[in-house]
Amino acid sequence: MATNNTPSYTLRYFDAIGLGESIRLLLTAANVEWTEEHPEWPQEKPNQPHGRLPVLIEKSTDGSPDFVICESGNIERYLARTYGFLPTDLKKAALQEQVRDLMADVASAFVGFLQAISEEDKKARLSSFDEILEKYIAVQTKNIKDNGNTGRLFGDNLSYADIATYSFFKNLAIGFVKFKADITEHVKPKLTPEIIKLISTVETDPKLAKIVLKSGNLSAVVSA
Ligand SMILES: N[C@@H](CCC(=O)N[C@@H](CS)C(=O)NCC(=O)O)C(=O)O
Repeated sequence: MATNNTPSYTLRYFDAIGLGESIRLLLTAANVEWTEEHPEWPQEKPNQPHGRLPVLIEKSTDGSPDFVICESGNIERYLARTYGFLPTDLKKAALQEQVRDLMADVASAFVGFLQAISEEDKKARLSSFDEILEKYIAVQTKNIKDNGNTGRLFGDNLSYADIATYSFFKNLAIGFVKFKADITEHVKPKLTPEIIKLISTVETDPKLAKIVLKSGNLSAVVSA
């Protein structure tokens, strides 16, 4: 929750959903002041701490240098811990963080599919992608059910896991269309009612309403 001493932030990323989306949602849900910049690329690449984006700049409030960090998962966890979207209990937090790591494996499998070198290879890689995606959906569906089927993954309030999961499906069903034109139709039949409910619960959360509408309505896409 933002206070008078809360710093403001700049998210440096491309004008795309991608690895920026969870960060945008966390900054918005935290109700802090933030802006986004889209650097010239690749001219600005050497000026980034790890040569890639996203980068988060936390503006200093006391004259010391700004705090600059990178690596999307690291930025997400830093914001989620700072603004109460991850529990302070390490075990409870680990249960949320592990689903973000599994989703990174699903994204890697998709990148692997895009790198196929023949039709046969493409088929095999699509099948590996489907396998890990289906596992991910099964794990997340169980998490939602175990939490009372309220459309949330853990607890009664918007959590880091909810935000990361929503952003993941947004990339999959909307962002990845530029890489595989039929990805939305490919993924939609695999989604469970629990996942669709989670998407709509996050999308209608009052803390997120503004940003979600700005970056596209996922509920409409998955329910069409
Ligand atoms: N491990 C990094 C990966 C970052 C990454 O792959 N960023 C891509 C955009 S999604 C990028 O900066 N691409 C441009 C480049 O590598 O020059 C993270 O999670 O932040």
